[in-house]
Amino acid sequence: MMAEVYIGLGSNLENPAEQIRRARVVIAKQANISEINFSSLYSSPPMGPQDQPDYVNAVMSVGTDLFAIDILKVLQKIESDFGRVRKGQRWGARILDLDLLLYADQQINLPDLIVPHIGLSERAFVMYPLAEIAPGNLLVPGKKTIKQLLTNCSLDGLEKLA
Ligand code: A4P
Ligand code: MG
Repeated sequence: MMAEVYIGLGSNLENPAEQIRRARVVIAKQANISEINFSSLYSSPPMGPQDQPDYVNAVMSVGTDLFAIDILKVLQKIESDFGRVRKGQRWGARILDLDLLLYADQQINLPDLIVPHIGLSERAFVMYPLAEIAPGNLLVPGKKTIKQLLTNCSLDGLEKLA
């Protein structure tokens, strides 16, 4: 059973654009995960604490036969392989953040995994790259289509990188 999955990538430390590009390659190389599409890179001011660098974000779609919880484990392993240190500050600076945005048409509410990812529809740095690679009529479970959600999502300083 192949599921189509969307992953959000973010970084704001140690050459963020390079971290995102490297992470893409590492994700695509994982067993049981194959890349379908990858968005442009976008920069944006930090959401949350303002005393941190701007972020670079992108969204990747993959096909997989892994369960959602196992993808989360794979993503967390990659984050720590990239040297991510959890300092406890919510929304603080990080070398690499990998979020499981959407898993097919599933809604998941486990202690460690909530899908669709919380805040997805309000975050320009998620919605714009997502809309670039997802069909406009794709339904965000429990919400609306990508196209409908995008019309209510202001850019908030988001810029597509060259
Ligand atoms: N978790 C639950 N559901 C998920 C999911 N769907 N995908 C749990 C990934 N993780 C999920 O994550 C905290 C816990 O969320 C994990 O233990 C996992 O079990 P974390 O990565 O340790 O901590 P975090 O990322 O600091 O917290 P959080 O609340 O996930 O933050 P976000 O939502 O990831 O936002 N500003 C800009 N411009 N661009 C950004 O990308 N990112 C953040 C972090 C803040 N500001 C930003 C950006
Ligand atoms: Mg996160």
